[in-house]
Amino acid sequence: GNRFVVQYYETLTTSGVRLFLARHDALVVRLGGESGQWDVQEVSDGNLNLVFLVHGPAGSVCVKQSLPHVRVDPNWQMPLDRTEFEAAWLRRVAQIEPERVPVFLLFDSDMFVLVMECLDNFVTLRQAVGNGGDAVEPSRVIAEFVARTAFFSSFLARKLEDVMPDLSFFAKNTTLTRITFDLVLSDPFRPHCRNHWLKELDRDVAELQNDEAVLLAVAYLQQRFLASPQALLHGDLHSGSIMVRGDDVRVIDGEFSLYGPIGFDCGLYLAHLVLAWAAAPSAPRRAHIVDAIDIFWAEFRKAFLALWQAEVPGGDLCSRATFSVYPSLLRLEQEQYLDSVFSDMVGFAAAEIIRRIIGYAQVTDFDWLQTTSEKAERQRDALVFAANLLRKAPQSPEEVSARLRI
Ligand code: SR1
Ligand code: MG
Repeated sequence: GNRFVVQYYETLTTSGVRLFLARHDALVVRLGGESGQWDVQEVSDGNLNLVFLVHGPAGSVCVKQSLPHVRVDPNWQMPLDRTEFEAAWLRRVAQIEPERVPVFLLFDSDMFVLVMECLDNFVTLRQAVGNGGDAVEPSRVIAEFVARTAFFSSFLARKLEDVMPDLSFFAKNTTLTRITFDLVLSDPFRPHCRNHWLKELDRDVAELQNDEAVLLAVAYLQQRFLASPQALLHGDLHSGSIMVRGDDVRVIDGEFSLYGPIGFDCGLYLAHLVLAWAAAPSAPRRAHIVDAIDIFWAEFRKAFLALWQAEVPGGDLCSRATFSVYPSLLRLEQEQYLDSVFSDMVGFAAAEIIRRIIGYAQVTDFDWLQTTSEKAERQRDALVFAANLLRKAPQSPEEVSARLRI
């Protein structure tokens, strides 16, 4: 059942949005004019929430509200607190990477409404790449975004006394953490009513779900996901959670945020590049996406190490006295840390690729293909690549791209 006092909550309609915004002076000033002059459009297209875009004579805002159920499945009941976690994520990340998120404007804890900057004329990275746009520069930007937000929220940059309150706050995001655990790391690897796939993939799925090496790798990933709170993660960093307009790249939808392994965010981003690779219309487009994959890891690694090597790290896991006596140990520790992020990334990417093909919330990348056999062929490319990542983990980034450049 719903564990909130919902006395003041009501689901917004377009006229409700107008009334809600009109009660907040700063938002009225931002939009300009009278509430009757505002254009309010409902544009909800994600799985969970209502989203409205509001334009006034002076400016615009985006209004997001939790529903007491999954938006696309009213029978799937859900508490309302996800916008609260998204608001907290947005405010925390804006302190680290203000240019890469929409501006936070307001959170109303009675109505579970989050108001933020409206990203006019942006499209999702999935749309941009699917339409032949550049995947390399956004990957560079996202690599730096993940490196900076992870590093500065981690024990490397912060004292444990400062991290723990955040860690315990985001640990309360249990409903959405459960969704990720189930949908990404459990359901696709067993028979489950939320799974579905093209019948052409029956044999591939049976092989996958009965492969002991795959199941053992997934069991390890489940442990990593729940029991390695390295940094504040976005938690759902797919190409629909990234908006682009020219070289302006923004990360949205932090409602799945949690403290977890840094390789989870890297892995989800990688997974959606691989899905775009599998769906790409030509060999040169596939090659372009593999370039983006190479750049993503190289830039992430470079940015993360540069932050760690900077003079004033400040956290409990940095600048230990021992390392000024044995500087080479620090370099080894950094290598060890990044190797584990890399192997987490590869594993989580594999699980996410598999879930987006045979589990709940499948991707639209393959929709442009005309026949189911063409679709199945492309999906099999991604599925086999992902299953092989779990069966035999690549030891280097070069090995990942070599497996894609065949
Ligand atoms: C019930 S929510 C399904 C999916 O949508 C979100 O974007 C997450 O990826 C989640 O797993
Ligand atoms: Mg989302």
